[in-house]
Amino acid sequence: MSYDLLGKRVYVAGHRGMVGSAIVRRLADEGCIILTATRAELDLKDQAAVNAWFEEYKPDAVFLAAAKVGGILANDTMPADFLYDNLMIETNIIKAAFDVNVEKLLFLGSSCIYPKFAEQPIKESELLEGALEPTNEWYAIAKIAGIKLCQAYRKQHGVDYISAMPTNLYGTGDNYDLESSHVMPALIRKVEEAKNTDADNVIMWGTGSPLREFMHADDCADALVFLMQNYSGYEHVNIGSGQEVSIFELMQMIAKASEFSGEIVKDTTKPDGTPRKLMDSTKLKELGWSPSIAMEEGIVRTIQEFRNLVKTARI
Ligand code: GFB
Repeated sequence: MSYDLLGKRVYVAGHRGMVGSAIVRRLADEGCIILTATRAELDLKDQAAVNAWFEEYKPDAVFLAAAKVGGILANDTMPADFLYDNLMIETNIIKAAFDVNVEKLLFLGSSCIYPKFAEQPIKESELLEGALEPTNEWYAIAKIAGIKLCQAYRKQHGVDYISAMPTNLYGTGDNYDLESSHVMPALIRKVEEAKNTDADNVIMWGTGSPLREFMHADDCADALVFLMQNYSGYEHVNIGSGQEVSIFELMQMIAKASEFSGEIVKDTTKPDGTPRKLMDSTKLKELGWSPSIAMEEGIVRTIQEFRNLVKTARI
């Protein structure tokens, strides 16, 4: 049942994002023809433009990694953008893919699709079993709609559209804007800036007690290519690392790796979000995939990349 990518025309939607760019790097080993389009070349929210692009380039396979993404504050303050943009992007791509007979499509979601108080570790079957976390329900609803659209096409037309739900990701090409980023890049930037300015403290949002599971984007891309090649099923698949820490522990790990010894100050005016979202990745493991980048190693690598960005004035 494996899907061979050799010689295939593979469209990576969102190739400039952290996950999309990791998929492009990972696909270099597969002997396929990688298709990409920048935002200036193709507005994924424009249905006519997406249809015309698919008609012209006729991909065989699609990684749907394009999305409006952001951390807890961006999700909470731009609900309309997170819901509308993501619905438009995914519905346009999935329908256009169907219209030009794409053989295989992989849709990417997120662990926030699960209920706020889902049983831990979270199995795929927890989807729609309870109320969502309010700070990111808009993004979650859009991503749930994407899973359901893939399942609907699969059910009605027998096409091979699958979905994968990665845990919290970090790595090369992450967003370091403090207002819109996720926690890992935010804390790396804050700690590095505190260190460079000899500040005696660094601010962490919330109580520091929420638990999060982290995975490097390169591991995630490897899992996505693996699923594209080896999975064909109706149900979505969790992509987790099993590496879970509290936000306070994460801050300590980053401070240690960056050699910053100042105080960690809590800003409890900022939200905590979901208390815990550890994925149950048994299904992926049983399919034959496991991660290879430990958090400690990933953090050191990411700090180094951040320093290079600063050095070359790209931040
Ligand atoms: O990564 P993050 O923004 O997203 O925040 P979520 C994780 C936790 O880190 C929250 C805390 O408890 C934050 O309060 N935190 C501490 C910080 N300091 C900071 C900081 O400086 N910046 C940020 N951003 N957080 C997102 C969802 O949830 O996860 C998305 O909103 C998506 O929809 C993504 O699912 C994977 O893990 O809470």
